[in-house]
This record gives sequence, C-alpha cells and structure tokens, in this order.
Amino acid sequence: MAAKKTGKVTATKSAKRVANTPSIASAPIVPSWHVAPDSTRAWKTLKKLSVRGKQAQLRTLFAKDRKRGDTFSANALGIHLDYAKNLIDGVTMDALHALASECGVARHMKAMFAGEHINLTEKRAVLHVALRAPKGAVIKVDGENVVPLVHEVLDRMSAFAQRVRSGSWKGFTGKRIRAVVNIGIGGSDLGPVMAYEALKNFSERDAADRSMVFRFVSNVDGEDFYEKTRDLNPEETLFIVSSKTFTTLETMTNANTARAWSLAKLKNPAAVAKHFVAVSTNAAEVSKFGIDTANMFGFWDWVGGRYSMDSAIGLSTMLAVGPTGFSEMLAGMHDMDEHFRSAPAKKNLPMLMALVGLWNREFMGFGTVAVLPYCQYLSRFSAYLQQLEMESNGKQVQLDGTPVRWETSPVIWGEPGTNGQHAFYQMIHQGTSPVPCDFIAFARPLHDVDVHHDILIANLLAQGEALAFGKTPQEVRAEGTPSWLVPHRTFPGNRPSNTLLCEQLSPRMLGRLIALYEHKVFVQGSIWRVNSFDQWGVELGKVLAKNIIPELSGSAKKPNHDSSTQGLISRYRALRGRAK
Ligand code: G6Q
Repeated sequence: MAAKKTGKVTATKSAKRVANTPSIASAPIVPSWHVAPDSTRAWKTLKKLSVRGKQAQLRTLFAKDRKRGDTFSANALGIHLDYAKNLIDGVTMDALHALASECGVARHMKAMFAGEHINLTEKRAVLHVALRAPKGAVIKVDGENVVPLVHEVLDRMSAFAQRVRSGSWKGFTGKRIRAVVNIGIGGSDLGPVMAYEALKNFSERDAADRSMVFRFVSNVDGEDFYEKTRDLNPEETLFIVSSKTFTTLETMTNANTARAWSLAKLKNPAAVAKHFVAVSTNAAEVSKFGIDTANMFGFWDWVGGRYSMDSAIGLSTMLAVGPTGFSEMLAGMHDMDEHFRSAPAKKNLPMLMALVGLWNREFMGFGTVAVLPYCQYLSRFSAYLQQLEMESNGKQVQLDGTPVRWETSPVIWGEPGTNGQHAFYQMIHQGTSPVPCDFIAFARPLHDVDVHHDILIANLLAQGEALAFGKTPQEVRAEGTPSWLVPHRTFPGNRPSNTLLCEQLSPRMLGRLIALYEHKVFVQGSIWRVNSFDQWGVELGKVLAKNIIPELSGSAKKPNHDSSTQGLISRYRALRGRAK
C-alpha cells in the first residue's frame, strides 16, 4: 500500500516536470569561463608540440626514460591506468593539463555537481551523479534536494526486485516470474544489457539464483521480439517497458506487441498489471498504455538517456543482481565521482584518459578508438561506450551554435579480446591508420579455470607491446625471412594504447569503470566546448521515418522523395506485393 502511494506521488511529480519543459525561445547564455580551446595558450603550444609528437618514436621515448611505465601511469580505486604507450612526453602532458585549466573544466565540473543547467540547449541540469549519491547527501536542482527522491525510487525498486526474485510477486495465473524482458532502446537498453552481461555472475545473491532468464528487446525489427520471446511463457514473463519519454517509436511498438503477446495467452487485460511495469518520466503515457502508475518507477529530466543506467532504467540490472549488487554498483560510481572531484589532475583517471584521448584525436589526427576488454563479461562494454562517447561528443557546433574548429568525438568501436585478435587486429597492426586502443582487463578472474587467465592476460600485454614497438625490417630479416616477405612481416609499431588493469570484476568495479568513462567524456566535451548532453543529430531520421511508414503500407498520399529513395520505396512495395 505504501509503495502504491509513493508510486503515485513520484509519477505526479514526474509528470509535472515533463509538462514544465523550458522555453526554447531565448538562446542560452554560455558562461564566459567556457572558452574555445583554440583561443587558449595551451592549444597553440600543443599545436607546436604535435609536430614533434608526429615524429616521436615510442622505442626512443622508452629508451630515454627507463621508468616511463611509472612516469605515465596512475592508480586509484583498484584501477591501474598505464598510458605510457602513447606518443606523449612530460611537456605534452603539462600542456594538456594547462588546456583543461584554461578551458574551465574544473569550473564546469563544479557546475555539474551543483545542479546548474549545464545542458544548455535543453536548459536542464545534468545530474547522473545524484543517482549514486549516498542517502543523506544534498544535491539541489532548482532549490530542491533530489537525493531523497532518488532514494525513494531506489527503495521502491528494491522492494519490487525482492518480491520478483523471491517469487512472492506472482503472475496473473499465480505462477512466479521466471523471465524478465526489458523493452527499451538507446540509453534505455545499452547500459542495462551491458550491465546484465557484466554482472550476471553476481545474480546468485539475496536468496536468488541464476535460473531467471533476462532478455532485452530493443530493435523495432520484429525478428528481435520474436527471437527473444519465442521460448517464453507469458504466464511467467515480466516486461519492463523502459522509456524516459514513453513515446519512442521502437519501444512503444515493441511494448504494444508484448501486450498483445501476453494477452493472447492470458486473455484478460487485468493481467497487464501483473506482467508489465514501466520505467519512465511520463506518467500520463504510462497510464494510457494500461500500466498502473503504482508499477511505474520514475526518474527525472536531469538524467540523460545514456547516463541513466543507474536510475530506474537499471531495474533489470537490479532484478538480475539484487538490490545489494545494484547498490554496490552505485557505490562504485560514487567512488569514481569523488575521485574525479577530488584527485589532483595529474592523478585523476578520467582527466588523464580524456587528455590523452584528446591529444590522439586532435593533435595526432587519429580518428577512431578501439575499446578492447579482455574479459568476456564485458562483451557489450564497447557498444555501450559507443553511445556514451559518440552521442555525447559527436557534435559539429559549440555551445553558442558556432561551428567547431577542431575535431570532436572519434569513432568508438571494439570487441572483447582475444576474439578481435583473430578478426580486425590485422588492420590495427598493419593498416594505414593507427587506431589508439584501450585495453581493459581484470587481474583476478571470477572463475580461475586452469591456465586460461594467464593466457588471456599474456595476449593483452603482447598486443600493447606489439602495437607500441612493432618489428623492424632488420629484425624480421635477422630471423631468416626471405627478403620478398620482409615487408609483409614488418610491424610499424609506434601505435598508441592505454591499458586499464583492474583488480577484479565486481558490481562496484563495474560502477567505477562506467563512471570513469562518463567523466572522461565530460572532460573532453568540456574542452571541445560542445553540449555533451543533447542529441539533436538523431531527430531528422526519426521524423523522415514517420513520413515514410504510411508510404510503405500504401495509405499515404503521393510521396515526394528523391529518385533514389523513391526507387527503393517502389521496389520494397513491389517485393511485398503491393500496388505501384
Ligand atoms: C540517450 C538518448 C537516446 C534515448 C533513446 C530512448 O541519451 O536520449 O538513446 O535513450 O532514444 O529514449 P526513451 O528512453 O525516451 O525511450
């Protein structure tokens, strides 16, 4: 009963906030400390240093400083960051730190933690850090301390998760829930999938076991829904409809299909209350869909989609690893928030990763970054980071709307090692464009199976070494290789990488890693002077798709497209047996 009441309160507050969307009539005021990077002294210094950087050789840099590995590494919270295999030196690092200072990164960070409206184009605060603040902390948005609101939702999520995990939450026909299907896309999917994969080993806690099945339906492609539900029993299946707006085309299409799929077996619309819960900020739409807002878990407009996996959007994660595991993940994120806030810049992990990344992107001209976790549990980590980094910082204009005069987000991609080694590492080692790599590994495995872990870690270390130092033609020749084959077997080396060697994977460690990358993105966005918290670039395609949908099915008036698009529409219609 209490939960129900709280649910309604949360829903009403959320709805009010959605209705209070700020006016876009007036342009935002960009704080004066947000200076353009190319107007700083440090930028000019770095441009000069880049000439030297492009000629530098890692072999020489390592020979000159025998302790380079120590010089360019930092350690905090069980994470060791070795960035020595980048084409940097002390002077470059000093200039990069000066750039961060001149660009007001520290002031910007303060503004974020203080709940200022740093998402300037949407006129909102950016407070994912409040989602992991401990009970009792005070973080205000527009004068209101939001930490109690966060914990109120977390408590409701915990109570619900315990009921489902213990089997006391029953489906409509009285059976316990054995399958949880999260329906969501983008920020309402990538974090939850990544965290589930990363932490599934920790699901045998809080008196639950790993017998519960977790699925994630995101794509509007009906094949996704079909494959993820084909072997499930509606009587034992709980759907979490995760959508901040509750209007996203893909998610609402999948949610409607899920409701029909459930009711085809359960027959009674009253079953929806037992088999559907919602995670959203939009109580009105949740109600319209037929979900009781008592079963809605809210969050707030100051939580961006790609920064929301630690909000109620993480409900599937909590169902999988239990409230204890989830709060450990939050504690890990909070650890990194505090580190980011308080560690000196030269020992600050997010700051160092951001600055080295920025050096590689702007000054060395490298266009992509491969994230290569040597840990099968992190199989979706690169996909998650793809959104975090590219949606946040893949921008062409500055905060004031003027074009950027520098590079912004690189392309982020990657797969877990060692699989990638047998696929695309050829290009990383001998292709024409160097690809800076982030190697990520845990020293202690969760399951120490025979010799596997040493082999895994040896491979990670070998890749970083091979990329950095390569193999010269002389070395190849000295092995007795025939001269015609020498060029093929030569490795140019001098290719940069970071290595993150962490103690052991746990919910807390995962939380630290996620927040590390979140803050890295923050620092880079801050220096690039872009809004890392909006995503206008995804809008146009959505609008065009809405126009095209009726044209495919035939109900629309005469379409008006370019000849390429029109031709494809006609061909599609013909292949589906529809009239010309
Ligand atoms: C993330 C983006 C985007 C969003 C999805 C889903 O920062 O805003 O990926 O998460 O479009 O949106 P809904 O949660 O509103 O369905």
